[in-house]
Amino acid sequence: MNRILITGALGQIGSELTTKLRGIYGVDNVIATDIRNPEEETDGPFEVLDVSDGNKMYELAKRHKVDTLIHMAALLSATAEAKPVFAWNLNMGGLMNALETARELSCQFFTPSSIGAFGPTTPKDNTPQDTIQRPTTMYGVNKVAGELLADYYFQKFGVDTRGVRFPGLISFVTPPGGGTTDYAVEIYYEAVKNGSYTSYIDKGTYMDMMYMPDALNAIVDLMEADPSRLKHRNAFNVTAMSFSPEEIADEIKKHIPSFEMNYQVDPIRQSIADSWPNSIDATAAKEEWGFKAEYDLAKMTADMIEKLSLKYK
Ligand code: AKB
Repeated sequence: MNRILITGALGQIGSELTTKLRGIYGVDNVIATDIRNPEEETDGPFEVLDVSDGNKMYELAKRHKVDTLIHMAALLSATAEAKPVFAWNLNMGGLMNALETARELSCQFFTPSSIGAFGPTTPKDNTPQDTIQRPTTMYGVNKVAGELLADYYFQKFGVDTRGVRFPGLISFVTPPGGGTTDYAVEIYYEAVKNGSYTSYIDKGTYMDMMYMPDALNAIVDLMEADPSRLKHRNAFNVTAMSFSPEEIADEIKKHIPSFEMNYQVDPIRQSIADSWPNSIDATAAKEEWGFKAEYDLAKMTADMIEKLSLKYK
């Protein structure tokens, strides 16, 4: 990676990834793009790009002489379920445009898959790297198709495609939007600001999660990994923890003893969560490129509460 173009650079992952990559590879070598302009003045190069516009994506990547394309722009699971046709067009159209740009300009390529690529017939606990994938959501259908497309571009055209299956990502910088795992971010904001949270995910529902610093390291480590070690390339299972709403609430209570948790289950997001694994197995990522997560639930909770308390003091 020398010169990098990121799509969806104002999103939950993209915003922090842009900062991290600029720190490693140089501010001017990371071209941030998004469908809208940033609200605040940014440091490095920024271009407005709707990923549905393949010609513009190609033209920007060529003009900025990039050798790496990181495609983050996508609709998340709950929004995709509400707008399935739009989700198909944006998620698959954007990915095809990004893969074609990478092929035409010989770029290294990264795009994330998700635990959403699994479905109700997938083994639920310690979900293997290679297993049944029959998701029952539009987001999941997009993610499985995306994993296959990225493999296809490597096998057919030799594009250096790489990717991980992210779990729910938690951070105090940019909030997520339209995901099923978003409750695990909202709960910290509400705990710090109001001392209580009403969860739309029910007690006893386990999902994989990861703190943003570990997710960013995973992207850099995989992109920098020796390709001869990669047997999978795309869609590596990665995770740092698996917990239920009551477990995260109990952890928060260790810092804010008066914290109150209530439940008002949203049937749509609950059924998406029920179709996903309880916990996935990241052995392939550990073996093939040394994936490692630093944060567990206790360490992440302490950091989230400290950072958000400073923000909302
Ligand atoms: C979502 O909930 O849609 C995402 C994901 C797990 O892919 N956070």
